[in-house]
Amino acid sequence: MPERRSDNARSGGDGSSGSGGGSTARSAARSNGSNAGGLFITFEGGEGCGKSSHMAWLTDVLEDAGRSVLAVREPGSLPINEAIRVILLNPKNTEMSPLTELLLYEAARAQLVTESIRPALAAGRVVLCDRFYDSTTAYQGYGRGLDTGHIASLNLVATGGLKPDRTLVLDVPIEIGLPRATKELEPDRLEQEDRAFHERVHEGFLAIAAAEPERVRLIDTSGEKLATRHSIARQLLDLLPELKSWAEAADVC
Ligand code: ATM
Repeated sequence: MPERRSDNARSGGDGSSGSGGGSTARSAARSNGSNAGGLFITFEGGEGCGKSSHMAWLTDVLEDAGRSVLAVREPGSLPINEAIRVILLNPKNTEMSPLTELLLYEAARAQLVTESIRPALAAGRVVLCDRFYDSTTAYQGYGRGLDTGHIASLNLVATGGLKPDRTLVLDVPIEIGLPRATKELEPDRLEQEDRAFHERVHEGFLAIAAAEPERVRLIDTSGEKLATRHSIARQLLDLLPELKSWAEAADVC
């Protein structure tokens, strides 16, 4: 049994887990993805869609199946990026321009890709990332109205061309997700935006899913948590055959 991941995407560490070289070689051999032997899966969606909890569940299932998993979040997961996150989400930073916001997200992305994601993929690990460049297209493009062509160019610069093998957009109606996200904590700078902003972001995610159906899969999260997990497992089975035993145990195949 591999070592249980004790930290996670929220911790400011790199979310590392799993065993050493032997497991790395096995993981690389079993990967179906195109990312240097590793597998890169991103979770996307509007506020309160449950990304973090579903990512934590998937991490546990994969680790139990012997995979080495790196779970990270954007912006965050590294000291530099957690500092950028504080600036971006501070509700007091009302004067931040949309372009500054965009560049800060891209700056954090460049650091995470170089310092964490690429090395993990090269080692044959499964990388799970809570948000990636599709969030920039949805929030700064559709939400803020910045030019999506410019955003695509900046995404390319920040990632060096790295693309997720699969992206799961967890879909939740705004009237359910937004109150869920702001129930316990003071709304952050983006959550404070009006309903029209969040509607445009939602539209953005739907457009992204429609434009790249092979990479991007829409997951309906309006049902029970278990039903959402079933959908996630189904959308990843081709890349992660390890999920078959979970799916069989949960009677979804
Ligand atoms: P989470 O709350 O999912 O950790 O994401 C942080 C915020 O950053 C989220 N909005 N709120 N609140 C979405 C936003 N975001 C962007 O606007 N653009 C980006 O490129 C990324 C990665 C996140």
